[in-house]
Amino acid sequence: MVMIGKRGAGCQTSLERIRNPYCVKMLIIGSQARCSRMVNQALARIFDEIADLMEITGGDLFRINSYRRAARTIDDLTENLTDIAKRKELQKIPGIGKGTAERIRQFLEEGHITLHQELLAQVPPRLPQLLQIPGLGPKKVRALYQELGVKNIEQLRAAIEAGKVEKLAGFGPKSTHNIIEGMDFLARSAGRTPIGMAWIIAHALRETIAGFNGVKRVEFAGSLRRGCETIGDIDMLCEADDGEATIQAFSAMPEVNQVLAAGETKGSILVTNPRGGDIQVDLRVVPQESFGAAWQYFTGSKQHNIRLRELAVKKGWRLNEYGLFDGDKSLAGISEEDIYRKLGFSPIPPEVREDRGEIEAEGKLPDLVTIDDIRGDLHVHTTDSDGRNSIEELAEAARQRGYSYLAITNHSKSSIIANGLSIERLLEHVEAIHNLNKTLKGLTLLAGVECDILSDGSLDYPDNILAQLDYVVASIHAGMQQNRDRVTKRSLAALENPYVCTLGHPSGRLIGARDAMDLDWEKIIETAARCGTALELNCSWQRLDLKDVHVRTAVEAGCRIVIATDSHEVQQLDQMHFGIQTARRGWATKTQVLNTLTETELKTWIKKKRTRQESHAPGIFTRGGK
Ligand code: DGT
Ligand code: CA
Ligand code: CA
Ligand code: ZN
Repeated sequence: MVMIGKRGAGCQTSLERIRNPYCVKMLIIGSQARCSRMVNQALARIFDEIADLMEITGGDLFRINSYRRAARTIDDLTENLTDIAKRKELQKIPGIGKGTAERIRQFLEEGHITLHQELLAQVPPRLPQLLQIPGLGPKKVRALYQELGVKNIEQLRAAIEAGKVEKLAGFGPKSTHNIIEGMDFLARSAGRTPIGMAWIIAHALRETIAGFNGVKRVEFAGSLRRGCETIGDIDMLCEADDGEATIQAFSAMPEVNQVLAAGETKGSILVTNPRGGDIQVDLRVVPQESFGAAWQYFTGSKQHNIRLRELAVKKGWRLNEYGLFDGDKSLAGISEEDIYRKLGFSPIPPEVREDRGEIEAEGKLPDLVTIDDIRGDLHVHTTDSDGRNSIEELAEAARQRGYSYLAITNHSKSSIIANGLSIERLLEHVEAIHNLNKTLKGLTLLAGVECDILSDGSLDYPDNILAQLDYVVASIHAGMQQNRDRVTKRSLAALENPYVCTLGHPSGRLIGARDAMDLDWEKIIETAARCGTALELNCSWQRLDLKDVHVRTAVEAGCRIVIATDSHEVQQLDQMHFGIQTARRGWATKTQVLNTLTETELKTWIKKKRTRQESHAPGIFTRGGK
């Protein structure tokens, strides 16, 4: 049997898939499926590229669509293609015919597909990069290439500046303006990969490296270990018997596209980045006696290290990647903790090593929230709106993660593309959840909703409907381009509503794909604190919204935050990890996080919030339910 998941709201190209949080499902932390998914994803991406290239070169529409469909099917598979191929069941996958199965086999055996290479040879080498510009699809790229001879981003910019693009059929001034914005956006996010993608690559490679002869230990360092939202390159450290042999094996891994450096203790390679292009991976081989010092050094950040080294110098010592020294005498080096302790600190968690006050705090850092403090997830979607799993499946997955509660928060009626619930469907849904609760053991479901904040600032359901729910997330999904005053007031109106427990993904950004709304953060945070409405830290790695610095300001102002995954399928519940790291980067403690409360405490919090807020003056926008 070949297992296929159910896809969320419509996605087209691989890039859209990466940008669209409803579709991306590459996250399977802590699961063996990680590497196998990498194969499925890589192949899905190649099939999408084949479709893109065919469209650019004017291929047959029927074939283009069949490759797009195949890409989607492969991306939706819950089983590893290698295993399916071994059973000779590729053609049993719905929608995979003989030709496509043949291409899959070629990819699995040879690591490439001839058709893909032939198509690539037909276009200028840097033309496909234009597809990375938000808002530029293969049709437009074809027009730019054929009509204007544009072969790369620089030539596109020149053509726009010369006024040629807006005169092209199908473009015009507005679309040209969007392309400029897209190019600027791309330039700003260039070279950095969202942590969720780097994470999968890093874990897969770590498994491989850990299997090399003589390798005793492999650890992540750099921005990945600090939990930064985007990663420049992946840094790893290992302890091994033979440095040179380890680096040789590292350089010879099948994933390697290019070896940048391969020495006795250090190697740098490029591997395929699912986002497009390559990502660099650095590996250093370090002896046991200085492992801690090297780990500290290569974890960074650079600013943090500089401050630490200054402190060492003040004491007349030396700190580098080999250890902490007083003259020739080694004071510490085996463990990171020793280095921090010798310098007079309690060990500083990697997430806060940014020179944002952690040095001044002199070891008196707050007790940061950990994943073990989390008692439930308060933002998930099921098949009733645009999720891929049933309520029962999510409940079971939540229970496996040791949670005591789970809020099912499907989309509201205005989110039409996400199959938002009409009032009738919502009420049936609530009843179904409450019924299921009666038989469910060890987990309580909260019947919730992710209610749209409409462009006039009202909510998508009236208050008397919201009152029938156990938990309400209010989010902006449309009208994000409105001016600062408008988007801020809409958010404030939602924060003021007594039924709204939390403001979902407050900034609306998609990392590397869409800018945050232009919000007045001071007002948002002040209002959230005053109304006792929690601000969400959405853990989806495309969002991480609130971001770290906003978490910090919010918790300092007395806001509660909710660390919630916005899962559209069960595996995404594990994105909690990214949210926790981001919360820690924002110095959040357990007590500042709503979903560390016990079920009883949470219910009391919701009840109190609903009753005490009646006295708050409504914002200038009408509330729903008048
Ligand atoms: P990234 O890769 O841009 O996301 O950020 P990082 O922090 O991973 O930076 P990376 O890969 O250049 O270097 C890894 C760590 O190595 C960095 O966080 C601190 C350390 N490091 C690198 N260069 C220097 C340096 O010139 N001075 C000091 N003190 N540390 C450095
Ligand atoms: Ca790095
Ligand atoms: Ca590096
Ligand atoms: Zn949402």
